[in-house]
Amino acid sequence: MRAAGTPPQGHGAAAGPAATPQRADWTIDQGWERYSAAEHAVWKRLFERQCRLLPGRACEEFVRGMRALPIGADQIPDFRRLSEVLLRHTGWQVVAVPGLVPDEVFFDHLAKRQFPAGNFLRRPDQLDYLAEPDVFHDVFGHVPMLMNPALADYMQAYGEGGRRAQSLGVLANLSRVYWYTVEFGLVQEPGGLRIYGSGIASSFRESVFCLQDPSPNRLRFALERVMRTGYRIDDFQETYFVIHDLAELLELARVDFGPVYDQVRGKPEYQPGQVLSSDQVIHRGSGSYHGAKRRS
Ligand code: HBI
Ligand code: FE
Repeated sequence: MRAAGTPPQGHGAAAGPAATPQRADWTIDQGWERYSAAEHAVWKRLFERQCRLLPGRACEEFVRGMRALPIGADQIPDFRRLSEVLLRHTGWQVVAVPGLVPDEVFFDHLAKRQFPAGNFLRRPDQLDYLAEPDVFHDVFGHVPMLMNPALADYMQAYGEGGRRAQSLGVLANLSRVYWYTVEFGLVQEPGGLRIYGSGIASSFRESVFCLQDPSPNRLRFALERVMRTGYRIDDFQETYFVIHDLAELLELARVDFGPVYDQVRGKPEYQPGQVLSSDQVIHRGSGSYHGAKRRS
């Protein structure tokens, strides 16, 4: 866990899966009836402050997805009701898990168009950051985008590709693609850059940082490039990758990653803040934010 005052809302392999599960697929009951009034109140705080930030920052599809779903300020959403709506739109469902689950389990859910969402909520002293994906990150951040057909197919393709990447020894490369799209992706809209990544959309401070701060790089998304780029799991990203539109994800879902893995295998990793001469630069970051931290 990092110092107070530091940022976001991503999650990586840092926390590690919870204890041994009762069911093989790690699902549990959401236990919606057991949320306390205090937990619903924390949800409300998170929901309201994030909803104030997202107009003009979140992409159109995120806003539209949110609007069509039974997600509101007053209570933590009930996964059964979310699933009814999602199923009708894109064939996805939300299932409850205790937190991070092993990679294989995560992939198998996504391959079946089931999104595993943490059923617990962060404490009031963790509003800005916690390492594990909780119900706010998973539901507020991910579920609206699962209403979008392109992202819905892309997520399933990631689940299907995950096991293959493991067996080929290239899971790290695939994980970077997931990280820089599903979790921290930006999309170019006519009005400017917008957020579609769930790690950003569920983070109060990174929602502003990723678009308005001069520090991070904003580069055109390129598959091989991203596969070779390390990322930060415990702070704001140093680089965001920008797609043209969400249809680009649909194309990506159809690409055979096999030959791309062959291209990147064994090649050195780029640092999270590095800019290459081959990059299409939208904004070259000053690096001031992470630079100041490295000096202190
Ligand atoms: N488990 N619940 C949950 N949520 C995730 O996003 C998640 C996970 N397990 C593994 C994982 N993500 C990633 O490390 C994989 O995409 C590689
Ligand atoms: Fe996530």
